[in-house]
Amino acid sequence: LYIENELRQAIKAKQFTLFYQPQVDCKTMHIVGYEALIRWKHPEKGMIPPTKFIPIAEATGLIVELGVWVLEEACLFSMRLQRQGRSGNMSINLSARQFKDAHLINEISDVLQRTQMPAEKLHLELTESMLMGDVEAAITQLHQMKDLGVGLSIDDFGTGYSSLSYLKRFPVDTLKVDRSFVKDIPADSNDMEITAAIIAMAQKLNLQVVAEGVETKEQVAFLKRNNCYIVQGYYYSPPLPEHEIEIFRSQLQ
Ligand code: G
Ligand code: G
Ligand code: MN
Ligand code: NA
Repeated sequence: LYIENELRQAIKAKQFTLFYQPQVDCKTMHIVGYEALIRWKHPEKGMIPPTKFIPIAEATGLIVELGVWVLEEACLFSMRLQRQGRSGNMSINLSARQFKDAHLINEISDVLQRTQMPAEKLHLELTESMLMGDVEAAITQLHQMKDLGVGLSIDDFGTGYSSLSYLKRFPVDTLKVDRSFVKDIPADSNDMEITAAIIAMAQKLNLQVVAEGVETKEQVAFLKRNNCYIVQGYYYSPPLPEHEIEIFRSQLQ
């Protein structure tokens, strides 16, 4: 209850901030997108990572309010980039509670209008487990999102319980290979096989594929050899505050 009240106060006091992790096309070395990741700038405890408060925000329903803020804040930043001539998508994470919320579609639609964000530049990240409970309801919700024109990604792909037969029925655009598969490449040959298989499957299903948690040049080389060019991870950049994005861009070669 204490942390719940603190979270409520923090929303009022605007103690949250978004960091942005660049997604780099390792063939062209251009930034093709960003993933927005929330942090809580706590006045005494410093920067609190989302793993510490998102579960509480979920359980209390505060995630709905917080989620709308994330959506708008990320779109506003994306529009500032676009006005500077920077292209690139903006990905945001949705939690299960938000995905099931009946108002979500209207809220996304309102934010797109308020911010003038082109819908196709906004990508929503969902996890397999969010889609697998009531599959028919999920498919309906996904189609409503697609009707807004936004992109849809499956985050942490390969770690949840999803069925490949459903994957075909979900109107998604992108699979994000979970970093647990990438982390031990090239030491773990099973992880290499799994990663290569996910990439190949994505291509067969006409899905974009993004590799997460890429930390080494060997991993980049492996992904390139297997036709995955969009990479996200510490090898290129950790999530950055807004003012460091331009510095990163100017140093990217
Ligand atoms: O940035 P970091 O790696 O600490 O993020 C940890 C987890 O928190 C990730 O699983 C990420 O999806 C989740 N997360 C980060 N930002 C948000 C957000 O704005 N909304 C939701 N629902 N989850 C987020
Ligand atoms: O679950 P989701 O994919 O949304 O979470 C992204 C999380 O992964 C963020 O918290 C981010 O800080 C973290 N992350 C991003 N790149 C790397 C990386 O290269 N290595 C590790 N260990 N974590 C990463
Ligand atoms: Mn994510
Ligand atoms: Na992920």
